[in-house]
Amino acid sequence: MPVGGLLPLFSSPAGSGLGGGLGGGRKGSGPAAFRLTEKFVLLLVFSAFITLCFGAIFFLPDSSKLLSGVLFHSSPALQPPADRKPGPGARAEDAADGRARRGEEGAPGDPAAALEDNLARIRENHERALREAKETLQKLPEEIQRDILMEKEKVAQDQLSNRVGFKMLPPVDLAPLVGAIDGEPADAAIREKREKIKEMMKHAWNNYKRYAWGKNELKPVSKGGHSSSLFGNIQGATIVDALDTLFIMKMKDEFEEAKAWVDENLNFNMNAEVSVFEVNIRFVGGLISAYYLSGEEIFRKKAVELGVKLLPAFHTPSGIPWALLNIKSGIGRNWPWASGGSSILAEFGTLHLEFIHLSYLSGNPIFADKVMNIRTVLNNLEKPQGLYPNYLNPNSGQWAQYHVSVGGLGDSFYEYLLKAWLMSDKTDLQAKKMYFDAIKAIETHLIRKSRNGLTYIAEWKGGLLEHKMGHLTCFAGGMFALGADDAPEGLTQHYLQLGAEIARTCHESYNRTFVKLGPEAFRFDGGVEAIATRQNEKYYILRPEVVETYMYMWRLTHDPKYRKWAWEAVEALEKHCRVKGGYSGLRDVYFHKESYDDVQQSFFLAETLKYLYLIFSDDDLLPLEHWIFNTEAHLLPVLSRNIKKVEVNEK
Ligand code: DMJ
Repeated sequence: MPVGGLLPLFSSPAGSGLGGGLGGGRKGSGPAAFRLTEKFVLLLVFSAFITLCFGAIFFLPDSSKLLSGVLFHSSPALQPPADRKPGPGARAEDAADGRARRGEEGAPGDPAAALEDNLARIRENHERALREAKETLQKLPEEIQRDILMEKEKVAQDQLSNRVGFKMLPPVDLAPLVGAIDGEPADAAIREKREKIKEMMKHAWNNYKRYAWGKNELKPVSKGGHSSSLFGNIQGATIVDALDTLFIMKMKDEFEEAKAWVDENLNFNMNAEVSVFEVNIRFVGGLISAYYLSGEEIFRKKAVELGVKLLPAFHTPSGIPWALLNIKSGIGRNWPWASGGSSILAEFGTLHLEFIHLSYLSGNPIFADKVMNIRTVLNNLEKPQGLYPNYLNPNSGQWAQYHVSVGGLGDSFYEYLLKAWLMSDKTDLQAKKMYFDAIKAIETHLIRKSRNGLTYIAEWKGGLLEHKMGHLTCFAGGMFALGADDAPEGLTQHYLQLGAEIARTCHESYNRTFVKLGPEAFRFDGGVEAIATRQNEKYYILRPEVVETYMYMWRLTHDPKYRKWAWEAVEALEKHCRVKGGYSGLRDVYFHKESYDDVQQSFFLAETLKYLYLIFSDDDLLPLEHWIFNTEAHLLPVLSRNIKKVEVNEK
């Protein structure tokens, strides 16, 4: 599907190629815009010229005398000292050094010195030209092609950075956004519960502010800042992740202090290696969401600035991005543990929603082009039994290992297919088809029922099933229900039912623990059902996926059991995770005494508390027909096909 079809909201300037996306054709873009091939030809011409000069200087009779005597009127008294004479092999730096010194010595216009400088420079240029020509000739045609493409992209990225810097982003029509602010629920008991959740947000926020302000996360027990390597040294993950939750909870002062921090301190100009996925879902997603809710330009500016920084991650032969990127050098790589140097499905498959919005917000199709290429690669690949393996090699563009999961390593790729379809106002038919084909295969090969009737989603390893389900996989209940309306072949009720069954299983995984919060993974083998059997799977780190599914099930069915289950989770969080300094994860949900992991994850504020708050709000707060939640629960409006076209500001 052409990118234009996905971007009804902005007009792409003429020549939407990578270099032309901002209306700055090659002509207007200055010397930086020369292609490698052009540079190469220029260098050859230049080298021929230099060779001629050399010939003239060294082989014509007494040419040096001629030059110095006729052109520069030299006198023996102004000859440079012998020890400073650049001999063969002298470097340009030596000549420059010489120039500087002579300047200090007050000998401007010394013709012999000038000649020496010129010769050294000519020699240096000549050598460099030969070196570059040699390097270029050693490259494969595909490598030369890639270099040219990267050079062009660099120009496009520089132009885009300039637009952000010079406040030249296109105007955005925020008028059709509905449901960002709501009234109070009519039912007093519900109102009270919602107030309680807001109080939890205050507790989490105030302690972060007191003990870890500006750091990524809070250590609620030891009361300090917590830094995860996922964000390199980008700071403030909790602030950016919390912005939209603060907004919808009407915590205005807190929102304002967060905004001021973003304005003054959020900085991406650093030497940092970051997880492209994590930075995208938390920072880019959080900033875009805050922009749409509040209309404050600073959030859009920072989101686009960060988006530009992430673009070099796509410089791979297949265009499938690296997992890790140094945002200063633009050098990417994959996780050392990932099979055969692969990129991860859930990571490169979870950029789509944010990048489509970045194109809209920047007026530049470059972001959408990148994620549409990922889509094309995936769509064209042969899929084992219709399933998408978790590992894909970005160099070969081929699957690396046949492991399939709807939990970790796979999860949000499926979520983003469905949401791409919904966010496009149901115009992205390719996403719809890929989503429904994928979940059909998942149902056939991964979804099973336990002896006592619990539906679960297993993991698939080269055709063999591992009967384990992760906490992360619990999001799928909400996904099946959210997509049910548009299901083919009259399967709407079926998918709604599947969503309800997954919600029930995940509730059971909570209910069968001591603390009533679920483990990281639970199993359906060896006589157990929905219970963690391995010590390293018994922890709970304030994750949202179970209450996320309750939220969708509540909105789509209004079955009161989902509010009841959500309230059980609130009580458990209060009883077992709340400490004086915030909220902490637990090391073992089956153990009667809390053992804290001492981390208040930023997604607790972005997701867990937001979904709980929405369960106890009326449906007119963030209606699902108008808003899409990214995988970190950040809000992205549906890009309506009827919305007025926004012109790119060409000034
Ligand atoms: C969040 O960062 C996102 O929900 C992501 O998709 C998965 N993991 C965490 C929460 O568990």
